[in-house]
Parts: sequence; C-alpha cells; structure tokens
Amino acid sequence: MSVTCDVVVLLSGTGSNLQALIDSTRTGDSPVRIAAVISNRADAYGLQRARDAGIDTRALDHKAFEGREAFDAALIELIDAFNPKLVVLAGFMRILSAGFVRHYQGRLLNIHPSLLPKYKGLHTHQRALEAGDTEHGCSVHFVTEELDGGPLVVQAVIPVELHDSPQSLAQRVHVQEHLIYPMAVRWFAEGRLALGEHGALLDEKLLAASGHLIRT
Ligand code: NHR
Ligand code: GAR
Repeated sequence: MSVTCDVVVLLSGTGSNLQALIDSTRTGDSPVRIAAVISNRADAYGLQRARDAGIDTRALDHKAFEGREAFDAALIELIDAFNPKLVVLAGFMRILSAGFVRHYQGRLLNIHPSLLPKYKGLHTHQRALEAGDTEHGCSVHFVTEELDGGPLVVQAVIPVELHDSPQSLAQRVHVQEHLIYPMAVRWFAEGRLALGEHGALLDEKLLAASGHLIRT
C-alpha cells in the first residue's frame, strides 16, 4: 500500500541534488515521483538532467518580471499546474517572498550547505574556513519566511581538514547533501515528516532543534 508523492523541484544550477533525487526514485519501491523541474535559468544544467530522465521541465526567467512578487506569483501558477504535494529547492538561488512561502507552508523544503543556524545565505564554505571551524556540513529544513531559518529536518556533520579549500570542503559536503536530501524527501513522501507548530515532526515526534543528526 503506497501512494505516490508528486514533487516539483526548483533549481538554478548544476542540479547534482536533483540527480541524487532522481537516482533515489529508481529503486523500485520509492514513493516519490518528480512531476516537474522548474528553473529561473533556461540554461541550468539541472534542466538537462531532468530532460534526460524524461521529466517535464519549465523555465521562468526572473528578469522578465517587475519585482519578486510578480515573479513568485507566476512561479506559483507554474508549480500548481503539477499539483505537487511537496516542493523542493535544490540549489534555487532566488529569495522567495512571504506570500510564496505561506502558499507552500509545510510542504516546502530546502537544502543549505552549512550547519544552520551557522552561515545563512551565501559563500558558506569559505565562511566556515575563515572562522576556523573544525566541523561543517549541510542542513535540510522547512522553508519559512526567515531566510534559511525554518525548522531543521536533518543535518550531516563532517570534519574540516587541515588543508581544506572552499572547493574541497564543498565537494565533501555535496556527498552528504546527496544522502540526506533524498532521505528527507522520502520521509515526507511516506507521510512520516511534517511541519508542526513547534518544529519539524518525524513519526509524530518533535525533532531536536538541529533536526536528525548524522555524523560521519
Ligand atoms: N526563501 C525564503 N523565503 N526562505 C528561505 O529559507 C529560502 C528562500 C529562498 C531560497 C535557499 C537559500 C540557501 O539555501 C532559499 C531559502 C538564495 C539566496 C540569495 O541571496 C540566499 C539564500 C538562499 C538562496 N539570492 C539572491 C537574491 O537576491 C540572488 C543570488 C544569485 O542569483 O546568485 O535572491 O542558501
Ligand atoms: C548545493 O550545495 C546547495 O546546498 C546549495 O547550492 C548547491 C547546488 O548544487 N544551495 C544554496 O546555496 C542555496 N542558496 P546542485 O545544483 O549541484 O544541486
């Protein structure tokens, strides 16, 4: 007895996280179905990955709109045509308006390349190195109006190594992203993950503030 969970993925770039999601749905018993991939950049490589996998794609150029509200309204219309249960940000680089976030409340996830609440925003690997952190990682969270501030679902922690560069660190964080994002999406698809009043719920239990922690 398994109902499929239609997911729409939003991205702006390479789409390695999309690829990990696609690969995770090919196991045969996955409840996840990627209904469409939408990008604000028509040349995003992630769209090519989707086409190669036979997934519907759309591009919506934010520069063609007069302001964030107008772009977000058009984006909502595009997404809702696919009637998804879940919307997943996978390297989507536009900040979303309060109206957008409210529309998808409890069914909008993001993956962020830091151990939130550390390093919200951009250039996270460089900032972790400059701070001399001994640990770094990535976080999956429900998206709320507070940028990178929504309730955490899962974090993967990796050690920082002596000679790490932002690039080498990013590479190892990416490996973890590709493990934890499909896992979180699957939890949601199975009906195990939800947004509660006080944080993220897994199997009806409130998760710790850090979300489910994975150490490597
Ligand atoms: N929107 C809301 N309301 N809340 C969040 O938590 C969001 C969000 C939109 C995107 C991803 C986020 C990240 O994981 C995300 C989380 C883009 C920027 C940014 O500054 C910051 C954070 C994130 C994504 N974008 C610039 C902007 O003006 C553009 C940068 C560019 O195009 O390269 O939108 O880090
Ligand atoms: C990922 O590292 C993701 O965590 C990050 O962008 C990368 C996208 O990689 N997201 C953000 O920085 C959001 N602002 P991908 O396109 O290969 O999945």
